Amino acid sequence: VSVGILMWRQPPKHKEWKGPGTTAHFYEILLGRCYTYTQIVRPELRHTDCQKIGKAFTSAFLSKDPCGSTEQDYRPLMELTTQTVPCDKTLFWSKSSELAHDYTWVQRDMYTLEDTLLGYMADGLKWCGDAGSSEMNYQSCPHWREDCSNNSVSVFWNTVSKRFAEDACGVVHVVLNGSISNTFDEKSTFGRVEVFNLHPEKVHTLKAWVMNNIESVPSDSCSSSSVNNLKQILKTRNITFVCQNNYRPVRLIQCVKNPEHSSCRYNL
Ligand code: N1C
Repeated sequence: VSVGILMWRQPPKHKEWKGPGTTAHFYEILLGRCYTYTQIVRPELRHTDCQKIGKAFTSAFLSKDPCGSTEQDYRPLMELTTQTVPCDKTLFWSKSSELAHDYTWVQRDMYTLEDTLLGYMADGLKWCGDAGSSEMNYQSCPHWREDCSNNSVSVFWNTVSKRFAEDACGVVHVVLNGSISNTFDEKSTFGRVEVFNLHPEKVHTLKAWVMNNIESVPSDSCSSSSVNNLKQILKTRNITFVCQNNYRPVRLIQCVKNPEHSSCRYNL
């Protein structure tokens, strides 16, 4: 009769969610990336206090309900990490993360959010805490759709994306994916947050580069209805819209991975 007790499962330590849990070794990765970025990638930032930034980051979500995350939670972190991107050098992207980052890796003077400290630190990671514990939840975190949209990760990206857009000046660029139906998606971070947080007094033009996947049939994506929607939104915001299909320098990046494709060969 007493053997049954051995079979009882431990009660869960944290609340259980539908999404994957905090990335293993989250804090170490965060700190390591902070040091890599400030000591090696941008040595002009070598006096940055990464310990302080790491603590401000985790304080934003530990011991809190991961479905009740707010911009204010990330305020202390934001105040520790002001970084200026030169005018004309901001690159936004939507559904084109890999291509945009491959491009800035080569075109070193252009910056995506992941080429700034906070974006670099958080890129690809998952994190959440729990109201009833001071530890991270490595078992599960809220799923954006199935649990809550104001989860600790989504609120972070909304907050940093907003500031990234507010800080932009001159001509800004965006890489859009012309191989999907919603080339401009009003519900994406770019469409929801960044477009509406550009300051028209500082940003006079937005240039969209609509890129088709090499393997897909060329389409005239700049004239699609979703891109036209972006054009209309910018018009009401007094920002000039310019659009280019398959902007050649970015197409050449795609061609490095697919050199034999007909669109990458010289047409003699
Ligand atoms: O929703 P999206 O694209 O339009 O977001 C991209 C847009 C970029 O211009 C960035 O400045 O918003 C910013 N951004 C990130 O930099 C970022 N890195 C990682 C927004 N989201 C980011 N992530 C994660 O990818 C995050 O979890 C978010 O939900 C996705 C968005 O990718 P998307 O739909 O392709």
